[in-house]
Amino acid sequence: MDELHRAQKAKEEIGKPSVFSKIIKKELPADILFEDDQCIAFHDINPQAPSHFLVVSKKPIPMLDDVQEEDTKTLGHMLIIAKNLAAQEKLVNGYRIVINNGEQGCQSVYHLHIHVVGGRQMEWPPG
Ligand code: IU
Repeated sequence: MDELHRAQKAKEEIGKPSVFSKIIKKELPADILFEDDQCIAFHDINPQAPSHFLVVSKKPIPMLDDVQEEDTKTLGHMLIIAKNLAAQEKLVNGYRIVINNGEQGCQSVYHLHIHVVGGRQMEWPPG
């Protein structure tokens, strides 16, 4: 199944523990780059570029639309971790940060996460 079809089916999973919750609880394996009390970062299982990792909130917020004022600090922290890890991964010539939100945003896992994609020239507009 491709990412678009996954995204179209994914809403059925809202309300159930996400695959990322299972990674946070170490019930599923992942190639973890960083972890603290607010977020966990690991390499994407299906990389779209030479470097592709995710920064995932530990709080199980399904999507960006669900973020509240009280989550401001966590979101800022996740962006700081994303740019720190981009430097650690030596993405010195740039990279892209993406948050897919909802079906038309092609979101396939309903647990808030930031994609960091780099290591090749990105294009615009995105597909
Ligand atoms: P999206 O923004 O919800 O579409 O991104 C979900 C990402 O999670 C996607 O790039 C998947 O390849 C990735 N992923 C993962 O890294 N490990 C998993 O076990 C699963 C999905 I399921």
